Amino acid sequence: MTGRVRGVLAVVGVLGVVGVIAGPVAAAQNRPPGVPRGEIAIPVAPDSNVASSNGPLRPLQPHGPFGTARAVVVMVSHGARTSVRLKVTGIEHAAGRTFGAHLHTGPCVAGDGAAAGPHYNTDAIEGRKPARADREREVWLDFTVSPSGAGTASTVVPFAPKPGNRSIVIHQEATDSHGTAGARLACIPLTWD
Ligand SMILES: [Cu+2]
Repeated sequence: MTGRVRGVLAVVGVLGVVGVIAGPVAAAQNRPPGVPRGEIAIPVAPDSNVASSNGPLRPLQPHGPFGTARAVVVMVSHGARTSVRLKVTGIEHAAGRTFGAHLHTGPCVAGDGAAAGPHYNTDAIEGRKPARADREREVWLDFTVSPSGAGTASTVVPFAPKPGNRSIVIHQEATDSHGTAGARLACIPLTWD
């Protein structure tokens, strides 16, 4: 644990522990007191599982607004409850557009959108049939692009995704009520065990 994280703990200890990951500049309202600009903070109870990823998005299409974009994603599971936050920066020529984004079961492989596999769906993983697709059973992180080319999303789901070599996939359209969002444009890996 770094000194920076200890400092954050001191500031927000009353609310619980806070984990901090370096990443693109976080909006001011996402930063509790004491968290430096450029960090994402998320509440973390002592026995939580934390997974995070931070870096350039990997392209799944040859052209598009995510060619030079970066992302940071933080996932915190505590018991059967999981919080996930995503921030994407450097999105080009897409202000005002909304893109679907989800946790997928498979890895993030540049140029190979199919490698990411289907959405992580807790019904499907647990073998419940029929599997239903909604924001309670899957991790949906749709975001709308700001004038400066950034987008943020967060969600809380009532399950803890099983470990694996997984990915957050960004799609061409907003997610519809069936969980579909069009072509796969880019991804960022998210791996934990
Ligand atoms: Cu998806």
